[in-house]
Amino acid sequence: MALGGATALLCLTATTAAKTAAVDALPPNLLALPEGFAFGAATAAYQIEGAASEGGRGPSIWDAFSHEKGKTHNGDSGDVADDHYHRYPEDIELLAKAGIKHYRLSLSWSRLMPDGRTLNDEGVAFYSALLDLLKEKNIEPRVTLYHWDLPLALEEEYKGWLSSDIVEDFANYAGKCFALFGDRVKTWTTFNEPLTFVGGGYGTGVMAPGRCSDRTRCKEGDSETEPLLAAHHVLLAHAYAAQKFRARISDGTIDMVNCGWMAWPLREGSMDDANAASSFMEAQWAWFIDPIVKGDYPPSLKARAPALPQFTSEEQKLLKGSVDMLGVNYYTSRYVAAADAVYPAASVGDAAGIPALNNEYHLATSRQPSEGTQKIGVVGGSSWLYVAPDGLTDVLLWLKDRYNLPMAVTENGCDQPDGEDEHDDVWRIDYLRSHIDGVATAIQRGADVQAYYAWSLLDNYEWADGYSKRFGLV
Ligand code: PNW
Repeated sequence: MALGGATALLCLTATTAAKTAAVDALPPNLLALPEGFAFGAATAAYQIEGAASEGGRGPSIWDAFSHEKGKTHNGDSGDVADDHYHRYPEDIELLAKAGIKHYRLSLSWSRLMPDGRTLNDEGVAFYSALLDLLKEKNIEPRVTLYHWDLPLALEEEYKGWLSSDIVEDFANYAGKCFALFGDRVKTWTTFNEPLTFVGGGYGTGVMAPGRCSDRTRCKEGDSETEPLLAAHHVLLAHAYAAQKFRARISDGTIDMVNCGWMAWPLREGSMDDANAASSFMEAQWAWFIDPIVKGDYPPSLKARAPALPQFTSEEQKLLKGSVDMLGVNYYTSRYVAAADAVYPAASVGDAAGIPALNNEYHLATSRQPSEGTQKIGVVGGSSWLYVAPDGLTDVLLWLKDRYNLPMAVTENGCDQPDGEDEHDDVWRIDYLRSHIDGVATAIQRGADVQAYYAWSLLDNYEWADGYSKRFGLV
């Protein structure tokens, strides 16, 4: 069963000519995947739906951001995207035909609640029809409530994630979704990649709502403090939503999807680099996962980021254990060195999510052992995406050791560099195959990984990169 799923995924991305080769190339340790292991493909509402002002949908912060001059590649927006709003039956047929039985999607809050609070019947009807069709095709949905598209009304009213008002509005939105769709959806995610949308939205300003300290690029914002505050409210919103979930749904699971890289010490044998790599892992992964599993921020972050807000003891109780499993998005890895390291090709880190901590690391994509330069991997279509399948194994094992919870790889994928053979899609097949192999290795070493979703079912709107990057199996 597991093997069949992987074959379907790899075949969806290949032409007929390449299909036999794809199947032949299945790694042997796939046989180690447990019975019932779920293979799927993933998408997100704003990246595929289009119909931005149809069906009663209200604007989100991404509509505003993408229409602002100079914010996205080519001025691209999600106005039309994959036109999934109109063409969803065809898109679901792609899954059905390939034999893919699991589909991760997100709901557009502003389609369901144009002002962030009032239900829009047409939006409800759209998702209802979509979920009914998935059921008819025997495809199991995994639904994310928030994949970065905050209703613009809430941004304008109280600055969105910067205000504690958002906590109640998000929990109410979540509660409504559980009530409306909980009969058909058993696997729920509150947030997709807080690290990315908090870092991009409030640290670097390259994502909506586009706030940062640099006044040449951002009209407003404070990169030192706002990411911490926004993240704090995201975590609380998660906790209150999870409480509502558990009060209503007993035959399902709730999780949060987090992301990050595997950080390996740059200089093998250096204690300083080992410490830097380990604190980097905590700044990316544990910033969000420690609170929802253990009830508080990691001690290392509290010590290094004094501006980190504090949870009350009541909030800590609510946060602790507020997920049934961990969603894991993995794309790439880095070598990490201590900040005082003098090392060629290592640059000051800009990916820790917490800008205040960036000066504590150097990041590198190659190291120089005595035998010669060792690159982390070849680079994909996006300049940040170095192909490093071992990193997925190591991330899963790092998470297992720290949290000991069931996990799902909720996103993994690659955009191929321009000029790579697109016809037989060899590049992508190779990426997916090696990473699925990496998951199997982690399972063999004791990680409880239950699912793998390829990003993405379709080429789609890649945020600030617009339509210039193509992650789609189709
Ligand atoms: C994810 N990184 O974002 C998002 O969840 C998707 O919406 C997006 O399309 C996809 O990955 C591809 O980018 C990420 O720097 C953005 O490692 C950046 C990173 C990882 C994920």
